[in-house]
Amino acid sequence: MPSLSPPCLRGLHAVSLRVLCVRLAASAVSKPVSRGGNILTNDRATLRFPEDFLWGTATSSHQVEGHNTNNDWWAWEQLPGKISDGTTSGPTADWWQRAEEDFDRAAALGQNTLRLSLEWSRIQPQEGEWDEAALGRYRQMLQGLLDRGITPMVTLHHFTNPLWLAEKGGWENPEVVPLFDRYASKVVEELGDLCSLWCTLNEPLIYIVFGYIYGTWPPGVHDLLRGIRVFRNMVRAHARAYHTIHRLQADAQVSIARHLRIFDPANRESQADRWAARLLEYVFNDAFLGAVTNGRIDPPFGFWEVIPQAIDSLDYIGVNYYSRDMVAFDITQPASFFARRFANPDSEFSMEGWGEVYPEGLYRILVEMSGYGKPLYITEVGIPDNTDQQRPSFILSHAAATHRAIQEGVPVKGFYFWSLVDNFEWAEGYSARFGLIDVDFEPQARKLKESARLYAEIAKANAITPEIVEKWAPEIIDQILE
Ligand code: GCO
Repeated sequence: MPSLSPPCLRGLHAVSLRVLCVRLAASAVSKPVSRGGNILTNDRATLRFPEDFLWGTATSSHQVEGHNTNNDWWAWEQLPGKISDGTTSGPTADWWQRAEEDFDRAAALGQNTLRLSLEWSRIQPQEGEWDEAALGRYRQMLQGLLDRGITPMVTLHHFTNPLWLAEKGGWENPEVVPLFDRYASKVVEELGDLCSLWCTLNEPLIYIVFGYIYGTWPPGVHDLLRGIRVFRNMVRAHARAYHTIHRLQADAQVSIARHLRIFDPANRESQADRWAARLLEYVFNDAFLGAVTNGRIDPPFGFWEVIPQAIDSLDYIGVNYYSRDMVAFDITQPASFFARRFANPDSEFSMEGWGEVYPEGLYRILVEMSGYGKPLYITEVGIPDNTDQQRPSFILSHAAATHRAIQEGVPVKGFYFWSLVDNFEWAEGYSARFGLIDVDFEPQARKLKESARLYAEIAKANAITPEIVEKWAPEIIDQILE
């Protein structure tokens, strides 16, 4: 093993042990529990979810609010060639004016939770300046959710930075740690009576890889070392904000939404492919989680440095799951950790370039994450599908994978589908549609997609019934129902 192995294995042994326990417990109890908990209809078992399970959708401020002109993404979109379809976010779904109309739709669709993010650049338009009107609008939105019986989950940072912060070096500048802490504390002081489920950061590794390694997102950097600096500042900022939020709100549940992928060796017989897949898994999935649970920053992100505040700084694990990568060892790609990634050619694909549809991966990630001994929320799962052809079976297969993990003892508390409405998909602009609700952005018209109706049936039943599967995706009934 390379020099990475000692620290990464140390962290993983503890986790693997707990995973083993969940699996052993599952093998001991899963059959009787699943049979006992299910009702047979048409000889098929209904998959029932726990009583207080949360069904909802996830969004982020810049992707739905419209006219977030004071952040680094807005500035980036205006540069020629940065957005693949030549669009800019513009008014997007216009939530700053009309979020409540979509909250009505979410409630009518049986959703009882919504994950949304706050736009730091609206709340703090300049360093040291708070916009009370913006905070007031967020109060209104959160209250609007509660009034509709929808529990909010609030993300504090979902990829965008106020311009003033970007101008002073953004997440590379260590000053971001106290600045983010101040922002978090202001938010909790102002809005903490309306929300207790918090995500400090969304997908730190995606932020680093696209912004600092591939350079396709702002700030457009290609420099691993600078990315590492951001990683370290993000760990510190999360840790500090975690304690601040808890100091201000006793019942807060605070975590991070982590994009977690499956990395499988292209050739299982190849030691080199297995090693490359494991290395990517460690760098992309495990290292950040390790840092915010055992407090240690391991290579390549640091030299076993311990950040005491980061120890045990997650109350739950937020899982964003999309797909799997097959990994082949490639000596010519040291900058990509000697890995060549590709989608399994024998699988079902989503839109070109978005990879494999692999529901089993969600199950595997949930089981793996249960090793941390915390409750889990699926903070995002979704598919780009402009015609809504694949989305119904995608929802069913991923909800069934979640059910399977729950039956095996994994404490999954909620499922947030990405996303409620079509929205601005970062560097892909409007070319990739993820919503359950179709948005025609010019007149701001909405139309429910078929997948929205299916998702509503699951949410309202709090179950996957044979009737639902027969109606929406009979072709996968054998895969998901006994
Ligand atoms: C991410 C984000 C979302 C995306 C979604 C679809 O994963 O990049 O959290 O903002 O829009 O995942 O790509």
